[in-house]
Amino acid sequence: MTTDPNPTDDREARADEHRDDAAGTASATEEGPADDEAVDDGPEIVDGRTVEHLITDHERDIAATAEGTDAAAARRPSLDLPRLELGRRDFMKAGAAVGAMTGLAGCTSVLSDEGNGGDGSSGASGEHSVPPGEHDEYYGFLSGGHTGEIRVVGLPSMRELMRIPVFQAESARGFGHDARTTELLEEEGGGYTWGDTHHPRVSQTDNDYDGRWLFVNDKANGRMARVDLEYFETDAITNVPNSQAVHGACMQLPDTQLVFGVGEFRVPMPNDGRDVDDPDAYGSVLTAIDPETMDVEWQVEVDGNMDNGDGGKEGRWFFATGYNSEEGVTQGEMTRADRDYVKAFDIPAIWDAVEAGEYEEISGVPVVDGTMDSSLNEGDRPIVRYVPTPKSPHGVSVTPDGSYAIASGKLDPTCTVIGVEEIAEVDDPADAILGQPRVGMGPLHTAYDDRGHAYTTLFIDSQVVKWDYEAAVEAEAGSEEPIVEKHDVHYNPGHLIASESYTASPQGDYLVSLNKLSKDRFLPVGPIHPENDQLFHIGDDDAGMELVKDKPSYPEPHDASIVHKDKIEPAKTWGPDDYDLDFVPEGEESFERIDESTVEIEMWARRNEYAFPEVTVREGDEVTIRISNVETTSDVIHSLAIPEYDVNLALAPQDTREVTFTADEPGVYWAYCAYFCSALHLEMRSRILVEPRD
Ligand code: CUK
Ligand code: CUA
Repeated sequence: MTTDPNPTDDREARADEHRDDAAGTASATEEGPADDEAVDDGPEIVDGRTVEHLITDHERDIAATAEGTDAAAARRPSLDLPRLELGRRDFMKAGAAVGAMTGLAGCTSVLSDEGNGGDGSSGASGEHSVPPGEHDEYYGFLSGGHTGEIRVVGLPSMRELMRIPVFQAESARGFGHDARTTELLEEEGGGYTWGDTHHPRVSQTDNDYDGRWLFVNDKANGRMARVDLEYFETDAITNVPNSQAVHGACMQLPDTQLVFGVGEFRVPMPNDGRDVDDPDAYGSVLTAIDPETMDVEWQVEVDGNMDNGDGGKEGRWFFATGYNSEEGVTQGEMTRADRDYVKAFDIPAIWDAVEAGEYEEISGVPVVDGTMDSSLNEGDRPIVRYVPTPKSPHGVSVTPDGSYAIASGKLDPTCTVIGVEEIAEVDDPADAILGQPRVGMGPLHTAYDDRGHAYTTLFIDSQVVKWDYEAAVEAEAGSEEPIVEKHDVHYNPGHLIASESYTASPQGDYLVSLNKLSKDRFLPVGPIHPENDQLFHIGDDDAGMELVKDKPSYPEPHDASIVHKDKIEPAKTWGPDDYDLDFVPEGEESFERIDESTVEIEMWARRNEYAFPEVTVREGDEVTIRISNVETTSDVIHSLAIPEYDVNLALAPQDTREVTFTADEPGVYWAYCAYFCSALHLEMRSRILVEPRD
């Protein structure tokens, strides 16, 4: 389903559709000053050291400080740099005295009691707790990083509700244990045993969550997956060609017309072992995927590596950050230049190029040339606009009103505010930069509330900074004036996400900072620590951000989507019409010997028995079992676990699954139910006899 070229007429039809979708434009924005100095030229060298050196030194020092090494504190640099504030704050052990800090204008509760973990407690705030038996207000969908899964948590309790295996087999849910999901992992998914999920995004209609699907990338093996949010089960995986790492993931809005995968690692195209040292042979691509079929529609090749991405609210623009504008092919070559780009993709213009046949077909997919020198980027409707930013911007997200795309500087202490409407109008894309506030050290990702605030994680400062993005458009580039507040997090945050921040109407009450390190916040559990997901209440601007909860988290969530509970409607039982396999009702069980070495069994499970208490097959038989859970009562789950044969089918009510195995070892095997389903659950079993063949 993944790499086949799509029929051209189909593609044209969709092209028309998409152009119509994009007919509207972004809401009007105030004309902001386009600052010529917004982008710094020339490398930042202080005392003969580059920014990267200073950051490396600083990280070594904060690590040592956290271990209590005073010597490290003594030699910690207190740099007063134009773009760096390395000595400005310490990396405190929880409960330790507040160290040397220089104030920051407009900075209020930098170290509040709870923020500093004074009492070491978590989840203290009663107002934001969810008593036993009561439900949460929100679903949080967290990526699981290199576990390859999605975690579902309730907010504000932060209780983990469910895990959804995506790129890995998982026995408790029987994922990758029955025929259908095994085929999904092995055929569509390419047979890898793991993935690296970073960016879970829930589908939208009219710029609001519709609760239908969740899409997530696999950074490791260049894939995109779809989770069906009725069953909370992965139902499609697309192996993206011409791309080694699909990193950023998001959608064309307002109506999820396309799903975008942002290719990160550049590889030679085609990647066949030739041309490994020729930078011109390398490319990275943006991939557009049809959300219904999960087929790749087209790709756009660009200069440099890409990183994260986000779609505008109006359907025309898609933004991706990137690095390596040098186009290096080794690590050392990639960070020399002091400037990189946010690429703004003009989606309808790309469809036009595809429809006009202006592409090269590579690995069965139309690849449009969006590099700087491409003829498609000449004229008055370039398909990709390159907006220059300071080096290596990381996260990018579009404000809820669709006015701005905000890119976080990572190696630069600023965020770059790009006007979405302006990007279509300016001659020089640099003129679409409307603001560039100095937010702090190591800005990575930005989320939004419903009151015009942006919240940006500061990886190096271990803080979340709250700032006003309209004020940033008014202010001079490099100004700290737009900053409303900074709050410590513990420690070193990557992504953060606010409730419904990716929609046009964020809820503005909760925010989760996904911190990469937990250090001393929890009982030690060996050298690999959990991460720390911290919940903030952000609904009261006067009171400021309030840290409500610490939640240890298994490695390692990167991003999340927070969706109001009313927008998700999970099924209570399976619907027999929703899968290809025929349901096996009670009384219609069967055992059929097809030939000398093939057996087909149709059976059911209910409290506390299987249709067959005993099954006899012969050594070497290929045995196919189709089994239905005939229960209609919600939450009565059975399984069919067969020892030695590596089988464990999880069966929710009304579900039917199928498995095939070769009975190659004579003997007695007790198939049993692994879900604790009833008082006689332990008795629920079937004796499988494999008779010797001779
Ligand atoms: S990335 Cu991991 S913290 Cu993959 Cu969105 Cu920035
Ligand atoms: Cu069925 Cu336990």
